[in-house]
Formats: sequence, C-alpha cells, structure tokens
Amino acid sequence: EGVQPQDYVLIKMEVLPPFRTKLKALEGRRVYLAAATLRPETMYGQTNAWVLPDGEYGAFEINEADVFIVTYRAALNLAYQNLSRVPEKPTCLLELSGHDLIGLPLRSPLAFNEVIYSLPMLTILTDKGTGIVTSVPSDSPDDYMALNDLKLKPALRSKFGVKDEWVLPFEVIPIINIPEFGDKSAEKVCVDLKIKSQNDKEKLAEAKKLTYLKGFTDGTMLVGDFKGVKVQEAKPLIRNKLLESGDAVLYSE
Ligand code: A2H
Repeated sequence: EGVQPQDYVLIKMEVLPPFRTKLKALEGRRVYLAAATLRPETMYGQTNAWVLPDGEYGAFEINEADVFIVTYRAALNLAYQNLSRVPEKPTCLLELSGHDLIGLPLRSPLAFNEVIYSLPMLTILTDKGTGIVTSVPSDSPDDYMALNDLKLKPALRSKFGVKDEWVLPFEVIPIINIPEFGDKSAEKVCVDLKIKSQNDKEKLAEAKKLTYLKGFTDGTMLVGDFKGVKVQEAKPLIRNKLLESGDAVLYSE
C-alpha cells in the first residue's frame, strides 16, 4: 500500500446474460466486473477486460440492484465507502477464480465496441484496485502488450481457453492524439522501445511513464463528446459524466 491514497474510478462493465456455468448462480442479478482506472477519458477505446487467471475473486452485493465482481480486499474497502448492501461488511454471493471469468461477454460504458470479452493478464496485482482492469491498448502499454501477446500466440490463447473471436477482431482504436507519439501512443512507444511481451517489466515501466505524462499534458481527444478538447480538460468532464450516469463509482485506497 502506498502512503498517498489513490483515487480510482470504477468502471461498471456489465456481464451480459444469459449467465453460464458458475455464474448461473447469479441469474436475475445485475452483475458487473468493476475495473479500477486512473484514465476514465480513455474508456472509448476499450477492447476487453483483464483478469488474473489464478486470482481469487468474489461476486459481492453492492446494493439491492448491483453485484460487483472484485477481489475480497477491494470488496472490504468498498464496504467502508458506502458500497456494500450491508454497511462495513462485504456480502459474497459467489466465490470465483480468474479462470471462471475468462470469456465473459461485457458491455462497458463509452466503449465503441458493443460487446467485449474478459481475457487473462498475467501481471495483474491483487493488492491494487479491484484486480479487474479495463483494457485500452491505444493508450496503455500494459494493455497493448498483453493483447498483442494473446493475438500473436495461439498457444497462450489455448492455455487459457481463450477463443479467437474474443481477441482477433479487436483492433487498437485511436482516441487521443499526442503530438510526439501520434494517435496510438502505447503501440508507438512499445514498438520504439522494442518491448517483447507483457512480462518486459522495466521497459513497460518506462513506456508507461512516457505515455502517461505526455497523454495528460499534451493529449487531445479525437472522439466522443469532448472531441478536440485537451485531455487535461476532458478528463474531469468525462469522469463526471460516467459518475452521473451511474456507469462508474469512485473508489479510493
Ligand atoms: B489504467 P497505479 Cl489507458 N494490477 O486504466 C495492474 N494494473 C492495474 C491494476 C492491478 N490490480 N488495477 C488497475 N491497474 C491499471 C487505463 C489506463 C491505465 C490507461 C493508461 C495507463 C493506465 C486502461 N487500462 O495506468 O499503479 C489501470 O490501468 C498507468 C498507470 O494505481 C489503472 O489505470 O498508478 C492503473 O493501472 C493504476 O495504476
């Protein structure tokens, strides 16, 4: 845990019914993968969600209507932030592993893709955020490399039971221009730094630093309600739009 509190936006990625296998126990509920992000302005470019295959997750009652799939650790934090049906106490309806979550069809707010799928990412930390991450390969080097790994390696897909149609049709969507890096900054920086895979930690840290800072200071939105607006200005507006529509909630840890 850091010393400074980190404020995330939790994006409610709705699991589309009909529920299959283990998820059947949640039939009739509104169920979301809740993804922690620092970049709500990038949600237009979502291509998938990420889960940790060996991660332990649960389906927790947030209120009368909504169920969030997150780690227990996140559910406990949420319960102290007025996001639990029973105050200060998580109610777990169903225990799930990351494997149970691979291949779920999702509808995520602002995404141009109407349906996206949850896929395995091997570098997700279970002591940060919710253990669920939304994937924006245009602007996140981690997301770009993890998606690239799955696209290029059929053996990796089959190891995790990932169907081709959950991965191969999903292209990088340009959503933000950064003068120095163009319209697909994460791809450009990963190629420039010759990053080989999602496990190339040091280079990815460098790529993240470059794109994260420049995206905020020099980026301009290419799409959406705030097309043509600087990222710095658009970010709080898009964040508020997501909160007001009920498609996202705030979460800090
Ligand atoms: B960000 P910080 Cl487009 N494990 O969202 C690994 N990564 C996690 C995580 C976890 N448990 N929980 C959240 N994250 C990711 C969008 C994004 C993000 C873009 C560009 C950069 C970026 C789409 N993925 O983050 O360590 C989430 O990915 C670069 C820092 O708390 C979240 O925001 O600073 C970010 O890491 C939180 O990282």
